[in-house]
Amino acid sequence: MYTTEMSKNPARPAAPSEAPELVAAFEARVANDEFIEPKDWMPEAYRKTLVRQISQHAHSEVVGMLPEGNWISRAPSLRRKAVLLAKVQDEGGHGLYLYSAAETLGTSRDQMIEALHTGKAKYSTIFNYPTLTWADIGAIGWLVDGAAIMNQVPLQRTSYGPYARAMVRVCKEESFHQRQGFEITMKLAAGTPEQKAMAQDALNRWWWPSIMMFGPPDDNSPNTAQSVRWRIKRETNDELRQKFVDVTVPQAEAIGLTVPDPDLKWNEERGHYDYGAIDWDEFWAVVKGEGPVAKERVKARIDAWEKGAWVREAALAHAAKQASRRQKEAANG
Ligand code: BYC
Repeated sequence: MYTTEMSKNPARPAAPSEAPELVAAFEARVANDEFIEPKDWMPEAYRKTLVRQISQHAHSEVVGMLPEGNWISRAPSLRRKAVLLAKVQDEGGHGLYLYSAAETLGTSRDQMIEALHTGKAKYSTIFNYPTLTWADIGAIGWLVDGAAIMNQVPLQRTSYGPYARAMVRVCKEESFHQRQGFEITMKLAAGTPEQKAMAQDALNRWWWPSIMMFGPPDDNSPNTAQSVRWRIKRETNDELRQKFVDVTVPQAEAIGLTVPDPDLKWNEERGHYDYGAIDWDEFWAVVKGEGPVAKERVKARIDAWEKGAWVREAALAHAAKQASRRQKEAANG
C-alpha cells in the first residue's frame, strides 16, 4: 500500500532539459501543500499526468450523461424527470469545468475531444454498462456518484490549483446526486415486491463495476506512486475503494438490500469490511473498449459532435462579428 508521504516514494529523475533547481523548488512547494498554478514552472511529466487525468475525468462526466439521459423521457413522474434533467445537466457542467482546467495546461478542447473520439483517451469504465430499468438510475446516483464523491473529495486538495477548485463545486453537486439516487433506491426497496426486486437487481449489476471504478489495485497501478508523490492523488485506489465499501454496505443493509458478495464480512481487527475478489479481467477488458455498450457510447459522442458543428460555427461567427464591431467603434472614437 502506498503512503501519502513523499519521502516514502523514490524520486523520479528530472528530464534532462529540466534544471534540477527548478525541479527541487517545485517539489518543495508540493511538499509544503502549496497549489501549483498555470503560470508556475512544472515538470513536463507532471503536466502530462494532469492533462491525462483531468481530460479523462472530463470525458467521464460527459459520457456519463448518456446512460442517465437514456431515462429522462421515461422517468416515472414529473418530479423524477425534473430532478434527473437537472442532474444530467450538472454532469455536463462538470465536464466544462474540467475541460477548462485541462486547457490551462496548454492543451485545447479540440485535441481532448479528438483523443476521446479516436479512443486515445479513456473515460470511466462504469459508463460502458447499460441502464436497463428505472432502478438503474437509483443505483447510478447511489453507487456511481457515491464512488465519484469518495474519489473527488480528496481531489479538492490536489496539488494543481484549477483542478482542486473545479472539484470543490463538483463535490457539492455530486453529494446531491448521491442522495437523489439513494432516495430512488430506498423508495423502490420499500415498494411492492416487484419494485424491491428491481432495486436488488440493479444493485447486483452495478456493485462490482462501481468498486472497479477506483482503478486497479495499488500493486498493479502504474501511475499511483508518482501521482501520490506529486500530491495529484491524495489517496490510493485501494484506500478509496475500502472507504466506499465501508460506507455503502450499511446503507444497503438499512434499506433491506443485499450486496452481491458472499465474501463480504466485517473484520473487527481491521475495522473494515473484507470483500471478495474483483474480476480484474473484466475491468481491463472494459478499459480496452470491450464494455457491453462501449461502441454505442463513443458513437453517441461522435454523432453529437458532428451534429453540433453548426452551433460551434455560429458561435465563432457571432464572436468574430462582435469583435469587428468593437474594433470599428474603437476606431471611430
Ligand atoms: N476507467 O495507474 P492507474 C462521474 C486506467 S465521472 C477507465 O491507477 P490513475 C459521473 C488509468 O487511466 C467520475 N480507465 O491510473 C459522471 C490508467 O490508464 P492510462 C470519473 C481506468 O490515473 C456522470 C490505467 O487504468 N472520475 O462521477 O493513477 C454521471 C492504470 O490505472 C479506470 C474520475 O475520473 C477506470 N475506472 O488512477 C455520474 C476521477 N481506472 O490513463 C457520475 C479522476 C484506471 O495511464 N481520476 N484506469 O492510459 C482518478 O482519480 C484516476 O485517474 C483514477 C485512475 C483513480 C481513475
